[in-house]
Amino acid sequence: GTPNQPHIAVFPCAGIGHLTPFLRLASILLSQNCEVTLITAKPTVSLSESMNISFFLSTHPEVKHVEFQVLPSEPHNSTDDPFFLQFEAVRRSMHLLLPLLSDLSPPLSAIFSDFVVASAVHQIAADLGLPQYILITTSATFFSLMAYLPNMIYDPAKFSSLLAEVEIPGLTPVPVSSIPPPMFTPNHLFTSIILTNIRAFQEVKGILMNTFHWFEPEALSFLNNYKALGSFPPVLPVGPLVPYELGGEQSQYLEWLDNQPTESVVYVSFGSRTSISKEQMIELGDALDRSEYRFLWVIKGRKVDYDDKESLEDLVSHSFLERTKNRGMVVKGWVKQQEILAHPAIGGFVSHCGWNSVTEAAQRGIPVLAWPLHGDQRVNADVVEKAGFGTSERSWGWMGQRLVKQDEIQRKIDELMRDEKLRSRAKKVGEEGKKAGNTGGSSEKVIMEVIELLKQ
Ligand code: BUP
Repeated sequence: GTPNQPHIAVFPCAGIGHLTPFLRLASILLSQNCEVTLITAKPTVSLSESMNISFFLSTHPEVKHVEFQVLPSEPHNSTDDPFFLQFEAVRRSMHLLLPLLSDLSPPLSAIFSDFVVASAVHQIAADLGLPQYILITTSATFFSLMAYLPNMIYDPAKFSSLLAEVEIPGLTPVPVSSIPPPMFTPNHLFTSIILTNIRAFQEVKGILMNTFHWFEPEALSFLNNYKALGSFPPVLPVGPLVPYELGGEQSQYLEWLDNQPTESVVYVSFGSRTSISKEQMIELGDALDRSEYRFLWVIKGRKVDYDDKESLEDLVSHSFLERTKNRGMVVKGWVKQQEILAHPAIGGFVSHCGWNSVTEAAQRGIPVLAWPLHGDQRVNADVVEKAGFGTSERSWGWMGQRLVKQDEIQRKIDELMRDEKLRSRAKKVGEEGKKAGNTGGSSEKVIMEVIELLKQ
């Protein structure tokens, strides 16, 4: 490395939705001549994480990799989310990481860690005498809700699933139907992870966010003005983080897209951690079948891809595939979502609204039909609607809450593909997103300032 350049350890915890923005940020840091060490826990929860880690390391050979073995999970309920259990396992194994970081050469200048282990990483950062930054992998809007949670969680007059909305001074009231139900239970794993880590925030140097000013102005100014927790560190919007993972070999679905007219195809994907019921899949398939639009539908059978052994034909009927073969393509397994969203044939995105998917659609100016499943996704969907480049149907609730019928889905898909206002607004969002990330743009400036600060 160049003398004087900072050496930054990036530490995503678990899940592809967490890993992706860290790798993107790492790639940007490398392009600015920083040294980068990637910290990952092993074993990974999902195959897609291992795959993406290997791919990143092979395309960025200058990166050091520190892999540390996590202690086995404590006994738990079989219903606990495997990714949340990994957050806990990583937290409990943190002392095993410390010795692996203390003798890196050149010595580290900072640790950029995941929110979900912020508090435990704070301990080792302090032991090593290093500044800690957090990279938030969700929207600024959902993060605002997390930041304010300790102020209201024990007060049913302010925070209860029986209210219509939750009032947070400085923010548009949040509909209770947007808040993930586990958040109302303080000792639910999801909520206790938030509460544990939000406390670490007084001490960190800065909070990096995968968003940009134009996109979430209200939440960013809320966070910037936020005093209720005492000293709150600077909020640093560095998004939308651009993908490093473009290129590589052609795939069958990309070749298929090459033969479709401009903006004619609906892309349907609910992210990496989905398992849609068989009944819901049939309704969705019938909706795609009846709608006049072309489609590229990515199917996942299981929540954790290591368990995903079924073939495509186990999940959708042969007759469906036959009927739609001239108009649609169904893929099972990992796809290059970046390449898909960048393809001119894509005209709309039916998405669960994982935050990475939202920022990717935003960068590409693709209109979104939001169908959230859990966690931050409903709030993220609200961000999409507020920015004007997406639509959703609140009466559908969280996916799985009720069976949404084919005619309802078809109606929304037609609306997504036909609405010219939505399409032109999406293009505007795309332009603003590119502006933020370009040289001299708001987000690029913030990254450069952080790097400058870390040079000794
Ligand atoms: Br699935 C899948 N290919 O096949 P989100 C995902 N991705 O490139 P998450 C692929 O992974 P939660 C695939 O482009 C995005 O960058 C996708 O992150 C990429 O949702 C990332 O969208 C997925 O934040 O669920 O992680 O699936 O919101 O629960 O974290």
